[in-house]
Formats: sequence, structure tokens, C-alpha cells
Amino acid sequence: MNYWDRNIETIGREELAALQLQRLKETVARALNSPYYRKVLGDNNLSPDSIRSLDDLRRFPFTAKDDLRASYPRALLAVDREEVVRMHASSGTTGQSTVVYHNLQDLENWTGLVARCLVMAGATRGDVFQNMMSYGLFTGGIGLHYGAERVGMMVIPIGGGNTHRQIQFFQDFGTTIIHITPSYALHVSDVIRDLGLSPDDFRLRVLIFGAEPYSEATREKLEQLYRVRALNCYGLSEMNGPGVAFECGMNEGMHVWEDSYIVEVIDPESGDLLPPGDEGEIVFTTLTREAMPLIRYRSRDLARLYERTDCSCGRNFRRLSRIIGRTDDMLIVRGVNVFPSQIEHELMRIPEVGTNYQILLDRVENLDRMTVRVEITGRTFHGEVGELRLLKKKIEHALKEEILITTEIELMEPGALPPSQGKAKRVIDNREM
Ligand code: DLL
Repeated sequence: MNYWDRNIETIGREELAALQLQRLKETVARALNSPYYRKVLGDNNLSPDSIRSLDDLRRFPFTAKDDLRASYPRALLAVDREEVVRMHASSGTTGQSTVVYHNLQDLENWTGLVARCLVMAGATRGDVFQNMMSYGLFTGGIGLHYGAERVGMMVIPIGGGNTHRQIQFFQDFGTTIIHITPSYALHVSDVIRDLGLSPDDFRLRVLIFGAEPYSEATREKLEQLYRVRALNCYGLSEMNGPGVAFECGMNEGMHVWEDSYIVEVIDPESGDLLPPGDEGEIVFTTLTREAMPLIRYRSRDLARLYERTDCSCGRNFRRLSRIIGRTDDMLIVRGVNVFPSQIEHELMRIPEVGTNYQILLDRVENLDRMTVRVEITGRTFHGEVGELRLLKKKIEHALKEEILITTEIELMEPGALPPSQGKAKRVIDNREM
């Protein structure tokens, strides 16, 4: 069995609990350096002394994505600005990003967590790691990158897209491990087939999937198409990004690195803690983060946390099921997080746009496609064709600026879309998971 850090990865539950307790106190102390937590914890009379056992965490209020947004740009920063060496940001519901800051130590810890995941996946020095997730503010690219280098693999930081070149690189550089979204992996396998190639032409041995939901059936299909193992990688930018939980290959869920995160599962309605094994919203508390500690952060992801802690891989960290859904309406399109409200916000700023719209998602040649049907004002609709073409471009451009993906725009006559009768159903998702 391979470990990156055997001591910590095989730590016993009791020792782990003691470590968590100590780190939780440190986290609360650090959090108090940020304007946000100074106010929230102060209002609730909470301090490191409030924590005598891990159960005391329940006395702390949740932190929600809205709190992050309201703290934009810096109210959650718990160290001097000069100490920060990197930030990442992800999309918010109405154009307001949520920002996460890291100091050098944070990046070092994150790199270590990712290295643990990769070694657990069987990565070693000499492997060739093709990172097919986009680089930039999104954490999927750069987040895996440094961990892969730390393990000693040769990293190809190619990012997403450019499929022919990706496949060429599989051949030219003998890629052995790829990191990719499952939906892109489906598309790449089509292109491989169209090129008259087969998995036998490559040296791939592990696929690492993450950043978007997918089903067990999709995993099995992809394992057959590529004829190699696929492992699930979970994370969210608020908790660094990838490297929060990862599968060990025993097919019993993803180990959460509990020395770095406390994980709870709550009823999303009541906020009550749920017993092990129940499906609920996952809540995380960072235990080592310095620049921006987060306490009881509501991920909005739904999953189960399994009760058993022992695993045949030798690790005692608790395991998380596949992500079953979300408590909000966030969509993940080609690996990019999109809130319908972002689209609405942009549409409603355009004077020619009417009152109704619809978002249609489907998969064409295994690639996600997003179509936005927009009702426009009667006068515009019956106006000149040239102007309609320009309007279409204008909407497409405005959406691309905001959500970063290209959409198909269909301009519709007023009243053409089904009117809302109560809670509007704006999104039609025809993609198969
Ligand atoms: O997607 C981090 C990541 C990158 C994870 C690469 C794994 C690999 P965000 O952009 O903040 O961060 O999006 C986080 O994506 O709350 C989930 O809803 C979803 N998600 C991430 N990984 C998985 C997964 C990155 N393995 C949001 N299965 C999360 C299902 C996933 N959903």
C-alpha cells in the first residue's frame, strides 16, 4: 500500500480526535483575526475557550456562501494582506465572486493533501500526468498541478480543450495519468474513436475525475472505454479546491482528510446534525488554513458520510459517498459552475430583452451545450433581421463575459415560452448523468 505521509494517513481515531481538537482551537483563534468572524463570534460570545470537546463545534453558527459574498473582497481575511500569496475565486449567484486567500503555508498544506490523493491513486515518480482541467481562478488546474509535481511526476499543464492535441500528447509523451472532468472524458473518447485510435495506443493507467457530478454508470462506461481505473476526486474552492476527499480504490467512497477538515452532515432544512449514513448537506470546517479559516461552511452539496472508519487501504479517515445533488440550483456546465441567476441578471440588463427566458442543457457528441431561449420585446422581434443578429451576438457576449462559457441564443417572440405559474421552471436539463 502506498502512502504519501504514512503517519498521518494511518493515524488512529483517538489520536485524530485529539489533533482535531487542538487544531480547531487554533482555527477559532485565527478566525478571530478576520473582521467577519470577529463580529460573528463576538456577537455569540465564542472564543477558543468555548471549545472543550469537538462537540462544542455545534455551538458555532454556520458560514454560508452568502456570507462569503457579503465579505467580498476581504472581510474573511485573517492575516495581513502582505502575507497572502495567492487568491482563487469562483462564481457567485449574481456576479459577485467568492474569494479564497492562501498564504505560503496554506499552499504548502494544500500541495501535501493533493500529493496524498495522487499517491493513493497509485501515482509515483516517473508517471506522466496530463492535467486536462482549466488553469486560472478555477482550482482544478493549478490545484492538482503542484501536488503532482511534488509527487515527482512529469506534469503536462495543458488545461482543458484542444482535444486533438491532448490525444497527440497521450501518444508523444506516454501520458499515464489524466485529470479531467467526466463529461470531457466522454467527448475525448469519441474523438479517440473517430481518429481510428484505441486505448491500446496509449499508456494511460489511471483517470482522475472531479469538479462535476456524474453517476456510477458513467464511471463504469468510461472505465470500459479507456480500459483503466477511474477515481473520484472531490473538493470546492472554499475548502482550497481538489484534495478534500479522494477515493482509495476500494470502491467504498472518498476518504476525507480529517486532519485538515472537520466534516459534518446536516439536514439542509433544519440545520440539525444527521446520524452517520444519512443523506444531507456536507459542512466543512478548515483545521489548518491560516489566511482564511472557515468554520462550519455549508457546501450545499448533498452526500452521505459512512459510519465505518476502518478501510482495507489502511486509512481510518471517514468516507464520503458520491455527491448526490445540491441544495441550490447551481449548474455545472463543462466543469464551470453557473447559477441561473447570473444569466437572468445579465439578460435583464439588456433593454431589448422581454420578460421570460429558459435555459436548456443537453449533451451533443458528449459535450455539454447550453441554449438560452430569450423572449425579446415585440418591437425588436418584428424589427430588422440585421438588428436581431446583432442582438443575438450582444446577448451571447454578455453571457460569455459573466459565466465564461459560450451559449447558443434563441430569440423568441413575446409569449412564446411557457409562462411561469408560480415557481418558474427556468432550467431544462436533458443531460444524462
Ligand atoms: O470544482 C474543485 C475541484 C476541481 C474538485 C477539480 C475536483 C477536481 P469549485 O469550482 O468551487 O471547485 O466547485 C465546487 O463542484 O461543491 C460540487 O458541487 C462540485 N464537485 C466538485 N467535485 C465533484 C465530484 C471544484 N467529484 C463544486 N463529484 C462542489 C461531484 C463535484 N461534484
